[in-house]
Amino acid sequence: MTQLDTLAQDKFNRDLADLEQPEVYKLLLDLIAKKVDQMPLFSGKKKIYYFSAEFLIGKLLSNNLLNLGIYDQVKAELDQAGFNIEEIEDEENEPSLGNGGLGRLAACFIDSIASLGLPGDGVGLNYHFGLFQQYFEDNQQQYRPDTWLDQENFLKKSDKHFQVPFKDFTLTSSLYDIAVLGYQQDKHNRLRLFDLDTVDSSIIEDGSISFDKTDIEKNLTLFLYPDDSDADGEKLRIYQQYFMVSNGAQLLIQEAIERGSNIHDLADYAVVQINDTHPTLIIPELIRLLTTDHGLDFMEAVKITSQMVAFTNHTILAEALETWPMNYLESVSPEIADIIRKLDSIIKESYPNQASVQIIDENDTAHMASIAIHFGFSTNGVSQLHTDILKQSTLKDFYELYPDEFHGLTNGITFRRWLMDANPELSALLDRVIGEEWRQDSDLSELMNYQEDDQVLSEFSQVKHANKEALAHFLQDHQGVSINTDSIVDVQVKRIHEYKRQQMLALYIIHKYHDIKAGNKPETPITIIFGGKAAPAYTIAQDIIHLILSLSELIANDPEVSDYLQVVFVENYNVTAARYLFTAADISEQISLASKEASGTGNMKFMVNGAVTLMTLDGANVEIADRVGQDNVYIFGKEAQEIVRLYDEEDYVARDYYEQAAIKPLVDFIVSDELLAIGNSERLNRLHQDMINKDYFMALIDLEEFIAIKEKMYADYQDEKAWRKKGLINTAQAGFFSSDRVINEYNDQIWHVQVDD
Ligand code: 4GP
Repeated sequence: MTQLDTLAQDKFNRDLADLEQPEVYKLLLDLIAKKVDQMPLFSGKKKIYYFSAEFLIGKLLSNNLLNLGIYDQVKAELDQAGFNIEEIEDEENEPSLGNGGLGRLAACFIDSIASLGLPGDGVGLNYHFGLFQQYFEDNQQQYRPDTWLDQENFLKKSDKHFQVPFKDFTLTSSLYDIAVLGYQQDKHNRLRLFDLDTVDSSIIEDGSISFDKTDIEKNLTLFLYPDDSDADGEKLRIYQQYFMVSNGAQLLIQEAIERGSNIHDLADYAVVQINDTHPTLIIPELIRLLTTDHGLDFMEAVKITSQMVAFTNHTILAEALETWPMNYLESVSPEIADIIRKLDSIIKESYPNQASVQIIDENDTAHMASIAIHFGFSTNGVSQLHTDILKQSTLKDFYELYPDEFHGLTNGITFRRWLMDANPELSALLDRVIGEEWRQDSDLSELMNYQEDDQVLSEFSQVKHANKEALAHFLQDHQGVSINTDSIVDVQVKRIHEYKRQQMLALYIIHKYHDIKAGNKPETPITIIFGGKAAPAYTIAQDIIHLILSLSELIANDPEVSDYLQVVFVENYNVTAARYLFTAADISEQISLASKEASGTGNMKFMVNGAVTLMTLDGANVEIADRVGQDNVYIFGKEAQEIVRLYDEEDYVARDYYEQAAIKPLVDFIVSDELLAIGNSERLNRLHQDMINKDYFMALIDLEEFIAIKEKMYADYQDEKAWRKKGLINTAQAGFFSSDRVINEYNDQIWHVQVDD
């Protein structure tokens, strides 16, 4: 009798087949919980603490079964009882603990840390409603709280509590844990999520994501990135950040002492990786705890902390490099503000004439990245190009001070989630063709030997087609949209941001719409799919969503065009939706303005699943192109150096591009009668004006080249064998982009933690 049968009978004393779907889901939760209970934690003298405001972990049911090595067995048993494992997984709400790239990276990293047998936990907050749930009404993005905690899930409340002292009150935290199971490991790590028992969802104003931002005891962990467009919102972010790091710091000190640390040697017991600047306050907090609770003198506490904290930068956009007014910090925690002032004095004394590296600037505002770089021991970029840009421009003055502390660690993705779990058909094909070793070492290069093999290429095509069918079902269930599974599936999924240039793809759609109306019908129909959320305070990003949704409606209602071109915007894009999109895509749109995308990781998820990338030479795209060769990607657009020069010399004038004969009609179509009849005039006019007069992220600069190369790609798709060969080569070369490789690099270069085996 299998484990599942045993459990079914223990619990219900009846056959699996008699159960309802939710009962089967609970049964599987119990099965996994029992297994986890039997697994010790990874241990060792030194432990990694990966601090992040976000962990975009996705649903865990099938991933946990896979990592436990019982997925196939459970699936077979469910099949036999008439259940489909994917339908059972519908019972699980996707954890709403993240937003974008850095949150998903954190999720891949904790998976790899456990899969490599390293002791290391993620540390963050337990947001009750995550970012928000996106839905569309009148072709516009709308918001509702994401009530993911309503369903039974993998979160377990622990009996740990800490006191977090704020200026006007002290809050007692509760710690929740989610087990992080490595691939076929018999020990595990945890994701540690702090929360407050007093948080009260009833303070949310009906049907919205608004609430009283000053009621900290009730609102602290309601949302990830609460609106910070006013002072109360900014302070709430500081409250959240301090709450996260104070708890995490107390936890790590407690655990280090339990493992034998005498505090003076704390850096031998714990290393803290901070994911972007959000957890930077851990530096003053560790100093506070080491001095006030553990009696160390200030300079010793500074020294120990500086040996423990490593910083990852994820973007060069100034808007994301956090700065906090000192008076806000003082109103949240005077002690922390005081320590920051002391750290600032140290820097002012050491580097009196260098304004760019100061912690507190002339406006009495603290720069979080400066704290992290001066008082951490490592700073890293997330792709080669991004690291070069950090060294040569964004963080140049810091790099000159600490050249040995800078690292370049190109991002990666876990193949457990993004290949094995997301694409079981392709995984099975790989097993048959190159054997199963890749499941352990992520090396797919053996597949290169099959690039001319008709049989393998045709199976590759069949897998892609099956994944298009799965995507079609998903879209039908999810939002009632049907797509043509014989079409070219062309996908751009990521947060909506002007630098990512969803608006450039929208302009292409306008071009194609007119081209088809002029009688140039594509040989194979095209489905262009978008997914992603726009931050609530980011008006232009919402205008871009509105433009795309309006175009989608226009095209769907135009019988001359709709058989050849379809535009879909996936509602509430998340990890669950991502799986269908990455595996079904023929074309991966990685079209950011060169220099602006630090790395990208979606590009890697598409690649490993055999999509062909349409790219600018930005972020990790450069390294993808290096690996697969120019014949297997499509490259266009100005390069990073040129873009950096244009910004430096303020040499880009959008209107000069707009006035060009090929571009003006496309941009002006945004405010055409046809679109205004569908869309909101204020939104469309604002976007139109912005594109002509500002276009800060230069959507127009590469537009003509973009249109030309897209036409070439669609034409190339007609040679199916040649196309699938490109896809196969992409899969074959994806091994480098495994997050296991990245975590080994972090460990070799930064963490130096022993594998527990
Ligand atoms: C993202 C970057 O935009 C993306 O290029 C990178 O791959 C990812 O981090 C992980 O390193 N940044 C964010 C952010 O998500 O919030 O700044």
